[in-house]
Amino acid sequence: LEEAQRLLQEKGVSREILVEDLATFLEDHERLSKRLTSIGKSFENRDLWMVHVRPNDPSDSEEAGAVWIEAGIHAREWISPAVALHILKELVQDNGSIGNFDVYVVPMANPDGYNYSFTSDRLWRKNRRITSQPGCGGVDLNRNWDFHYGVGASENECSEVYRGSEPFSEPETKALRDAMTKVKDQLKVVMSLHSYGQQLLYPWGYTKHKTAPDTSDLIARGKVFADAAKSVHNTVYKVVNSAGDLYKASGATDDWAKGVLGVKYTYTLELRDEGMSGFNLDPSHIVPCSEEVWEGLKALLYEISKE
Ligand code: ING
Ligand code: ZN
Repeated sequence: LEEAQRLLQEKGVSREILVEDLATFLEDHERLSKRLTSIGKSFENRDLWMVHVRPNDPSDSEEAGAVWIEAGIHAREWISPAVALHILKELVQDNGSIGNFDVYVVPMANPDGYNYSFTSDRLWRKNRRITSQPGCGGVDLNRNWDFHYGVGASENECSEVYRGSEPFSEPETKALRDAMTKVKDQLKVVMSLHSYGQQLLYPWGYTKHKTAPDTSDLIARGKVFADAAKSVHNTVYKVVNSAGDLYKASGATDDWAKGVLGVKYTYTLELRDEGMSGFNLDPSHIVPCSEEVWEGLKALLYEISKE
């Protein structure tokens, strides 16, 4: 995985290389080898990988529940899959598991778009669906989930935030939905990794009214994340409301996971930076950004495990 991160830092690395390295790494770790599963195929037929990491000593566990980590749903946000890989590395090395939590990680939810952002267009955001309009391909996978579908998301195929022809029109969101639904009773936390902005966003995204259930707990636990993250490299993550403080947008992972699956803690984490480099973040940020997110995540889960 060290190697995967190094490759990621080198210009021109393909998604395939990254995932092959991930697979090799996981094979070297006995208890993970059987836990790498493909949850479906992308529009261009690439595998969508999910890694399930079990607690160190499940016999001893009092079913703490599970955390779901989704990364790479937006192609150009390269720091997102890199942080997800770092989390996997931490999980299978020294520190092992996070308490008694099962962890599900989808490190690359949009492999077609990610690949395209290397080969053709560094700032590509959507997946690579071919639409009716030539030159206007792609669906914004973070506008395609079925919860208050449509509000603040475009029906124009040429838009950067095109929501798709209907909810879950895309193979990538369908696969994520089905995999999450299978473990929904276990899920306590859903974290969708994006960039940039250094903000921990809590629902809703579809309405500016800050009326999501458990809003005060979402904020309080979010601050636990932010404090722990800040303690590592002094990076500030603001805990803010998606629609109220950022912009209104429906069809995102976190809204659906909370609104439909009923997961209490669902967040979108906007990683580094605050906008200086934006999507073109220097690779030197990969490790420190990962370290602070890992600390934040551990603190958040520890807090939640006490509930
Ligand atoms: N940001 C998110 C986006 O999809 C977001 C922000 C999340 C808005 C959840 C609404 C709901 O636009 C990035 N960087 O993609
Ligand atoms: Zn994004």
